[in-house]
Amino acid sequence: MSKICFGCGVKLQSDDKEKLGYIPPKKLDDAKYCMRCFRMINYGENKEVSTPKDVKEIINKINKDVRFVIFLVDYLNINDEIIKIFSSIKKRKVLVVNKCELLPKNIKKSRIEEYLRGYYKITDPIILKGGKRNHGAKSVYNYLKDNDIKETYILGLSNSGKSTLINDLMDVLKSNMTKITVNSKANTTLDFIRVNLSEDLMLIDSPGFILNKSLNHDAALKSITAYSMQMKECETVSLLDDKCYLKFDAKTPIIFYTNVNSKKTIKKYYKAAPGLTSTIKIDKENVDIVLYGIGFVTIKKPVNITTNIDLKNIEIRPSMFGGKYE
Ligand SMILES: Nc1nc2c(ncn2[C@@H]2O[C@H](COP(=O)(O)OP(=O)(O)OP(=O)(O)O)[C@@H](O)[C@H]2O)c(=O)[nH]1
Ligand SMILES: [Mg+2]
Repeated sequence: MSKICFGCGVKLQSDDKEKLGYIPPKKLDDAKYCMRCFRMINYGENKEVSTPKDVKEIINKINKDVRFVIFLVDYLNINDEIIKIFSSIKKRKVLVVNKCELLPKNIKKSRIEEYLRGYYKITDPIILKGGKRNHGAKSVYNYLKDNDIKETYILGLSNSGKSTLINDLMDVLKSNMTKITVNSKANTTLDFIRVNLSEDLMLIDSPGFILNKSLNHDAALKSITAYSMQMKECETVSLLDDKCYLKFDAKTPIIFYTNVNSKKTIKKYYKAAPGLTSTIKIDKENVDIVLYGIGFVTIKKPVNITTNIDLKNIEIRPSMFGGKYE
C-alpha cells in the first residue's frame, strides 16, 4: 500500500523529484512528510501548485458520503460564490466563520450571524470561531460533542484555516499526533487526510476551494484592518499599490476592510488614474463592494464610481457592518 504524506495528503514517491510527494529513496520508509511539506514547515517555503481538486469533484464526493460537514469561511471571504458552494452541500452541516478574533473592535461577532441569516439566508447552524487559545477551536469541539458527531469532513476555501483547525483540535485534546502542514499561501493541502483524533472523533481534512472570481488567491487572513477615508468629488483611491482604482463622482465616507495590512498600499489620487473603464452605480446608503480575495469597501452614500477592476471579480451587496441590510 502506498504511503501518504501526513502534511498535505499526497502519495509519497521516490521516482521523480519534480513531481508532488517526492521523498529521497533512503527516507521513504520512515518519512511522515513529503519534501514540499518538509520545506514549508522548516524553511517557510511554498512552491506554487495548481489547484489540486476542483470544487465539483469535492462536492460530488461529499454528497455521496454520509458524514457531517464543517464548512469554514473567514468573514472577509463571505460572498455569493462561497455561499453557493456551501448551499450545494446536501449533508448535515455547520458553517464556521473563522478568524473572528481579527474583527475590528467596534464590530460585534453576532452581527455576522445576523447578516448571514438575513441577507444570505443561511438556515444551518453557525459557529463564530475566534479566540486566543487554539484560535477558539474548543467551540467547534463542544459543538461536535454536544451533537454526537463522530465523523466529519472539514471543507472550505483555501487558506480558510481547515488544517489549522485540525491541529488546534489535536491541542484541545492534548494529542501528540503529527501536525498537518499549514501555510499562508493557497493550495497547501492537496488531498483528503483522515485524522483519527480520538476513539470518538474522526476528521477528514480536504484541499481548499479556489474561487473562479478573485483578485488575489494567496492573501491569507493574518490580520484585518479597517481603513476609513473621506472621499470627495473627483478623488480616486488606489488600493493594493495601484492595482485597483476607485474614482468617486460625489462626496462619501468609505471604509476599506482588508487583509492587506500596510497603509502604504492605499493612496488617494487627485490626478487621472489609468484604465477606469467600468462604472459601479451605488444608489443606496451603506453598500459593500466586495473585492474577491482582498476584502470589501463600504460606501456610505449614493455615488458613481469608475474603476479599472474587472466587474466579474466584484459583488455589490448591502453593507455587512453598516446600516440596515434587509
Ligand atoms: N488569525 C487566525 N489565523 C488563522 C486561523 N486559522 C488559520 N489561520 C492562518 O491562515 C493561514 C491558512 O491556514 P491553513 O490551515 O493552512 O488553511 P487551509 O484552509 O488548510 O488551506 P489549504 O490547505 O490551502 O486549503 C495560515 O497562515 C494560518 O496561520 C485562525 O483561526 N485565526
Ligand atoms: Mg490545509
